[in-house]
Amino acid sequence: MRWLFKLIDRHAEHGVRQMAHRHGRRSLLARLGVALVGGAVLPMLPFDRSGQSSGAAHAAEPSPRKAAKPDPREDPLQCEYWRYCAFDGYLCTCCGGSLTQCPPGTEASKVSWIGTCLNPQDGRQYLVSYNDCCGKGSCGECLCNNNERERPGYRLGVHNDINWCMANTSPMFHCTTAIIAGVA
Ligand code: ABN
Repeated sequence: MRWLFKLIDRHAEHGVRQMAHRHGRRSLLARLGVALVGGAVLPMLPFDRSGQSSGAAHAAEPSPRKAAKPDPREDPLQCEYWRYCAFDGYLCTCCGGSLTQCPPGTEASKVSWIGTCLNPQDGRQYLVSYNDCCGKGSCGECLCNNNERERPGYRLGVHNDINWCMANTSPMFHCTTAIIAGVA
């Protein structure tokens, strides 16, 4: 049995010596040195603290999509809406009516001013009838004054600064609609 213990002892001693040889004091000191120098130098390296760096790492990231800006030419609540190119008055869309309907308590003017406007969606020119809504005092909301192809007031037929309620029972002007009357 003794011989077995001796054999185990010798193997263990051999293993320990080999390990000590591989990971000796010098190796330990060398690793310690690397760790110390690395720890001291690393914080001195320049790096971007702004959070806005545009490096390669960021190039791989999908950029957040900017929300598409709404086109005012498509919004009937804006003076820039395409049908309003020759509009002069208060938008009925802001006054309880719509593009084609007068607000409750008012009636469409019997005569109107016709403009010609470009529809950006199909690139065609449309005839737009600007009928005033009559029978109530002015709405006062969303005043728009666009004058595409308008001509001076001495030519009544080509002037849009007119109260088109003049032919109605009540000449009181409230707001203006923009009705498609045909393709130019
Ligand atoms: N067509 C709108 C309007 C009404 C009164 C005065 C000027 C313009």
